Amino acid sequence: LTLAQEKQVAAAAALRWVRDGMLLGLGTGSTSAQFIMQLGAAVQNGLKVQGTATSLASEALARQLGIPLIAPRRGLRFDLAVDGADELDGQLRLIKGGGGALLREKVLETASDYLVVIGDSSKLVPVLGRFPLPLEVVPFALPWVLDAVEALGGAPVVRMAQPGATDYYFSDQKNLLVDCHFGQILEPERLAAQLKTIPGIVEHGLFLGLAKAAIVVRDGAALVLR
Ligand code: DER
Repeated sequence: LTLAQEKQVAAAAALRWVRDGMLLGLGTGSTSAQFIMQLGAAVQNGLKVQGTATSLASEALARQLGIPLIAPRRGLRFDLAVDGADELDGQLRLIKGGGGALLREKVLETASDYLVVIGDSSKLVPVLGRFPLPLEVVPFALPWVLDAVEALGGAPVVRMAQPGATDYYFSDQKNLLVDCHFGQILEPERLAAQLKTIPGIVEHGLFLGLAKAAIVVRDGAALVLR
């Protein structure tokens, strides 16, 4: 299978978990886009669900496909959130944020009863950290955040709008993304706690204790990890 086909297989497997009446959290990235497209087809065939998206891009795609969307409101919880990841380990700890949506993803997935991660075969790793850890950072705080991350050994790089561009990438919240090269992250919980002490970091891309399951494609088949 090509990577694109693997994403389709993972998305189709997650769609089988969707039931009429569910409130869904809709992820961001190319694998989530596959899920949203397949969900849209199911909605057009009569599936009764509503959703909230984790990015303006996913919201636009869902709206275009006729998936009923609901706005954030007090007490809103999602039955099921489906999202991709940049890396996941055997304990379902994730690095997310490659798609720039980590803040809304973490907010919405924390408000979800069940997060299932969908991924192609490249996502499952023995140790997190080969993929640089994304941070969402308030622009004013950038210089001091870069110093603090560097002091932690994170080799920070501010994400540009396009590779090689001279303008910064801005999140849906108009914050900056900083990609940090820590190398192997052997104690993700400890690093997450350290990052939380740095003012100006709005959110980091370590998603710990959030995913209840993952559907990862291996040798053409969807593998469910719990
Ligand atoms: O930004 C994210 O967390 C996304 O889930 C993303 O990184 C996963 O990307 P992909 O589905 O395009 O591989």
